[in-house]
Formats: sequence, C-alpha cells, structure tokens
Amino acid sequence: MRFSTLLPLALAAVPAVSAVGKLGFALGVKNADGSCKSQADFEKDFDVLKAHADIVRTYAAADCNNAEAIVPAAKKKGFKLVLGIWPDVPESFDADTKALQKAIPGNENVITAITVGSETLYRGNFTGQELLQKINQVQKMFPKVTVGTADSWNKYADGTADPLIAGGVKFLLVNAFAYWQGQDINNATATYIDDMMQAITHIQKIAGSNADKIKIATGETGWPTDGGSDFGAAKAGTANAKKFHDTGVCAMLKWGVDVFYFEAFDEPWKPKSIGDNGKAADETHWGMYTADRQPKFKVEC
Ligand SMILES: *[C@@H]1O[C@H](CO)[C@@H](O)[C@H](O)[C@H]1NC(C)=O
Ligand SMILES: CC(=O)N[C@H]1CO[C@H](CO)[C@@H](O)[C@@H]1O
Repeated sequence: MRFSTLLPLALAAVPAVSAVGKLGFALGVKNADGSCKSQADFEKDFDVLKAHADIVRTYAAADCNNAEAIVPAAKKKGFKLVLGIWPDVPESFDADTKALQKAIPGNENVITAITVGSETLYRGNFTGQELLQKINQVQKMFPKVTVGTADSWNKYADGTADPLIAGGVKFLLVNAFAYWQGQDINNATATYIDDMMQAITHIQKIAGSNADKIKIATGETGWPTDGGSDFGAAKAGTANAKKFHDTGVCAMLKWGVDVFYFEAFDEPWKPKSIGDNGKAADETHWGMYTADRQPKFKVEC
C-alpha cells in the first residue's frame, strides 16, 4: 500500500538527470583465495559485468593497490570508475591519496568520482563538518575530478550530512539495505524506496536551488543469496535476491536514479562480521555472481 502511494511523490522528487538510471557495481579487489586482483583479474570481471553495466566502485585505493591495477583494466574494457579513500585513520588516508595520485593523473576520463569515506557518519567516526574538510582536502589534490562520499540513507535524512550539502559537495552516494533493516522480502522494495526518498528529499531541501548540481545515486544496495545469514525477518536466499533486484533495484533505475549493486561477485575470503543484533553475519554471499563469475540468477528488469 505504502509503495503505491509513494510512487507519484518519488517521481516528483527524483532529480531529472536522465530518463533511466544506470546500474553499476560495488566490486571487491581480492580473488576468492584472498590474493589481490591483478589487472587481468579486473579485466575478467569487466567482461562479465559489461552485460549489465559500465561502471564499478572500489573503496580504498591502496587496498591491494587496486587503483593501479583497475585503472588500465577499465581503460581497456571501456569502464568508468569511482575510486575511494578511507579517511578514518591518517595512515589509510595518506596511503589512499598517494595511490590515487599515482593512478589518476592522465586517466581522468575514466574516473567518474572519488569517494572520501564509506559510512563514516553512520559509524560516528566524523561529524559532517569534519568529513567536509577531508573531502575539500582531497578536492584540492584532484581539481579535475568530482569528489564526494558514500553514507547510510538515514545520515542524509536526519541532517548529519547537511554540512556536506551546504558545503557544495556534488557527489553523494546513499546506501540503503532493507535487509539490514530486518525487512521481510515482501516489504523490502517499499523500504528501499522509502529510504532513498527520505534521503533524496532532505538533500534537495538543504541544497535548494543547487539541488540539480548534486549527483545522487544509491551507493550500495542488495540482498544475500543462498548460504548467507538471515537478519530478523530478512531471509537470505537466491530467490529473494532476485526478487529484490527485479523489483527494488529496477524501480529505482526506472525512476532515473543510478544504483551501485552490492555486490558484483561473492567474496569468500571475507571473515564473518558481527551484525547489529550481536550475531555473526556471513558477508560472503552477496554477489550477483559467484566468486568464479558464474551467474546465480537471471537478472530481469
Ligand atoms: C514496510 O516498509 C515501510 C516503508 O519503509 C515501513 O513504513 C513499514 O513499517 C514496513 N512494514 C513492516 C511490517 O515493517
Ligand atoms: C577522526 C576519527 O574519529 N577517527 C577514528 C575513526 O575510527 C577509527 C577506528 O575505526 C579510529 O581509530 C579513528 O581514530
């Protein structure tokens, strides 16, 4: 019910960037055995993903030295990149900015943006003002590249990210997981759309007449497949992942919002993490594809 009443509102709120949104992927930088992906590995990834997309994002440029390997792979295969800096501690901030300073100059044509941080506001690691300073610092280093961040939808909706919007940041990725909100699959699309709506309408309100200059996209969304953990009413399973993709992700794309699907391939090397409910959660079954690049379900919009 809520879904259908939201439809016209959503259409009105979505910035008129393009008729149809573009799909992209969050892409891991390690092979199944935990070794670092080489340029050739990234090229194999792109050969599979090109059926759906021509853009991927990674998170911390120095992690596995991925910037150096992925930039030439993207150039060769016609992909665009969103590369990342992990600003939480000075060591990673420095290593990632150095990696980007090596990888980006001369290759700006394949770099859509740099993200400074992933959910740093959600983790309470920075205030909006502190994150804005980091973003501005990186923007000065890369004057030709768009610099922004990725954070959880509720940190945009509740005003925590307002200093970024008021401070002129032009690239804001919004992460929204109905799964981590413990939603039943049958309410997952409504929840995802509501999350994005809340984030987008708040960003547009704060941005005012500058709203159409800000690129807003889903930075991460997805659903774990067979072998994944359940989270409350949110049940892992390949059929549910397909359902979430084919309804939720497709609806968002249809409305003209770009979506980075989390994630492209399973990452079996990942350790179990402790979820908000204190239980160990499996994070190795979120891929649209298996680690050896086999499709798990028919992707249909
Ligand atoms: C279903 O999703 C909507 C939108 O997020 C939410 O308001 C509602 O509480 C959800 N229903 C349940 C049973 O959690
Ligand atoms: C600026 C700041 O608060 N940095 C902290 C971010 O979180 C890491 C741990 O994940 C801390 O070590 C940093 O001090």
